[in-house]
Amino acid sequence: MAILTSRTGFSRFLTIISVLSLVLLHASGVHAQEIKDWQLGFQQPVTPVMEQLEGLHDLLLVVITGITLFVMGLLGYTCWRFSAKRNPVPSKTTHNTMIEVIWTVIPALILVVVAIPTFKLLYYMNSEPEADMTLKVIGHQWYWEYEYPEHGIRFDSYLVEEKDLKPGQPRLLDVDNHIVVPVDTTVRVLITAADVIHAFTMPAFGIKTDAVPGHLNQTWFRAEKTGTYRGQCSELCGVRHGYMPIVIDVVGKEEYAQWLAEHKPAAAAPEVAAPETVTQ
Ligand SMILES: [Cu+2]
Repeated sequence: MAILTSRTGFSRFLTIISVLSLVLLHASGVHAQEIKDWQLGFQQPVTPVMEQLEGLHDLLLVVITGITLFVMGLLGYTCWRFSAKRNPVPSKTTHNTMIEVIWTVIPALILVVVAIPTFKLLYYMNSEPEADMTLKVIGHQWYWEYEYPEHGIRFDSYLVEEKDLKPGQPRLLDVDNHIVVPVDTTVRVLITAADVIHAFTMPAFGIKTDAVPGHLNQTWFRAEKTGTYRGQCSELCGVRHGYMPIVIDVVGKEEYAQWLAEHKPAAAAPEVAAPETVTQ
């Protein structure tokens, strides 16, 4: 029972270690926006979904670190305290009801603590908030096609090859035509593919949705910070799978209106009046 009495100090130690590991992870440039060597952790979250995903990740990290350190400490203590030298006559105890209840109930409670925020977030991610605009994404071997159905805009987006890179353009992560969306706007994203399965992934937005031929998937995001955000196709889709990045420019609403005006196709010719149907 010495184990149980020394628990208070030990659990305080666990908490300190878990918090320290999180602080170190964050201090190591986990939130750096620009691309650098040896980056660690997530990109800076830009949407409420990604903020919550990161929070859940941190919570799980604390839980996992705590469990790992506790089990390691227990193992170490057992090896030391109950070695043949210190404990020449081992106890023949086979059951202890109290300790069995404890080691069943505590893990169950930990699972509940993990499950509640997980399900809340899953439902939030899969909710369909009222969208302000729609973006359609079509995966191709090996480029992305984008449509703004409300505005009749459609374009393809190809990788900028290494030989064509301009200063400031990251290798393998820039495209000729960026997606442009306004800040603080709920965007419904409809995702499909024309040939094989691709996956539309934008880490800073907390989005990863498969693009499946003949099937329309839906997700959403609400970007709350302007900037240029980069993602990649995340489903092995052929030899140039690694060469179809995704770039989203989140811009101010006025800048977006200007972009729309520049990219809107010329007004379609007025529809020819349908001939009158012959009535009998
Ligand atoms: Cu792909």
